[in-house]
Amino acid sequence: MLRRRGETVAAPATAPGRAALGVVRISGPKALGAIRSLVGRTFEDRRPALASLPEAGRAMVTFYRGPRSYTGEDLVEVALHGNPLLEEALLRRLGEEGVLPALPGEFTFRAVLNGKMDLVQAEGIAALIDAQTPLQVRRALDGANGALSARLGEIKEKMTEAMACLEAAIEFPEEGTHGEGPGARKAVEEAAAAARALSGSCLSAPGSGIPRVSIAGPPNAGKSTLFNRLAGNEKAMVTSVSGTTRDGLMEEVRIGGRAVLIEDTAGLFASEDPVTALAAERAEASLDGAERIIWLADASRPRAGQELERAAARWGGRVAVAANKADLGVHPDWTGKEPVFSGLTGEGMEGVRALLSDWAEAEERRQREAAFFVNWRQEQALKRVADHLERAGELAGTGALELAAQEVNDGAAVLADLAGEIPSEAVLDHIFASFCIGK
Ligand SMILES: Nc1nc2c(ncn2[C@@H]2O[C@H](COP(=O)(O)OP(=O)(O)OP(=O)(O)O)[C@@H](O)[C@H]2O)c(=O)[nH]1
Ligand SMILES: [Mg+2]
Repeated sequence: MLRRRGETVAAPATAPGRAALGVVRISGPKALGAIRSLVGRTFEDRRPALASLPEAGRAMVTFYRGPRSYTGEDLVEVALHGNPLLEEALLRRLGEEGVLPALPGEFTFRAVLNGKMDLVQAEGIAALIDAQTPLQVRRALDGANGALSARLGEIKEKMTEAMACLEAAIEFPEEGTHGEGPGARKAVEEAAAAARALSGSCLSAPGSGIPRVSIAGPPNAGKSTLFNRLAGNEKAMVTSVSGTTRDGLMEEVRIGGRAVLIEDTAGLFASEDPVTALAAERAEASLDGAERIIWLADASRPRAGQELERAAARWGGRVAVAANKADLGVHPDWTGKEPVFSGLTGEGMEGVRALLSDWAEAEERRQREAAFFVNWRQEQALKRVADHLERAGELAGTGALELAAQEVNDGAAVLADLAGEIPSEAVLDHIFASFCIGK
């Protein structure tokens, strides 16, 4: 959809709203001609100059001659007074010159097509714009400035080395004494380990890095009440009727200075009517993707018979139990090992908050310690690369060198796809769908 080469496109590059400046970007072969015909003068490469625009006032115009520009094409940046109406007036006049509105991500897309950056860097730029913490900014910068691409390049180099050894060993089997077989195996194993390690540095919610904590439990456990209390509003409906929540809600809250995404979910493990059964099914699927789960039990009742084992069996170490409705009395089974609280009165809430805060801190530590930030797409690709290479290592060990070479080749194709060397249309659409207009 973004493939419309040869067209000249324009869009505001700054956020909509009133500000000191509003920047409009124009990219493509007609960029300079269009602005020239609007203001009646031309501009030199990389020499900002003041110009008076019809209906849009004075502006600073900078021309970047391709390929030395963000997109790799002729590019003009017009810094206007920051009012969306002025940007609109300029864009309308540009339209009369044959300039088309840019689609979201189109400038960066063109930069990738023109070899100014690879796909991993483009994703780094998207992550940079979405970053919400200084740490996320640092990680996104690794992607945007090419450090992550360089790491992928090292993996690729190891694979090339392995390939050379394998080919030599296949070609001249009688000279196997030179150690090509073991050499290939070593290179393959190193590349596999590097790909596997990098795939493990995927952060939680794709692109966000903020841990999601789902509030779960049986119907009427008080999930929505707790959600509202943590969110500080009344967005979730609370009633004494079991099965009130159907579609879950999410809200970003700050606990101890850290961002946490909390989720209210439908009650689980009870399915009288088809709608609540479907809601429960969806809630379960959502819990599968959550970093952490708070399972609400009833403090006034014994531990047994509250589905705690079932939840633990399904979600393992990601689940922590908290006992709600402490205002109705606390059964002796609840010894205070888990938070005991009341969503209704707020007593004991500090225990729940401490739990969330510990989780957020652990997540932050994990992010800090991760060597790189990889997103979900990159993680999936790296895992596939590692799978191919691990198989190649095993095959090389058994002497099946040709099969091993095939596996290395397959891994190399996945890696090339990851960096966008031979990107498929579907991959491109997916990546650039998340960009904003003007980027
Ligand atoms: N006494 C007491 N009642 C509570 C507490 N928390 C929730 N309730 C009550 O329990 C009922 C259910 O609360 P909700 O928050 O809607 O529970 P839920 O788990 O979201 O329920 P569903 O969405 O229907 O699964 C309501 O009548 C609440 O007022 C609590 O701490 N103490
Ligand atoms: Mg509810």
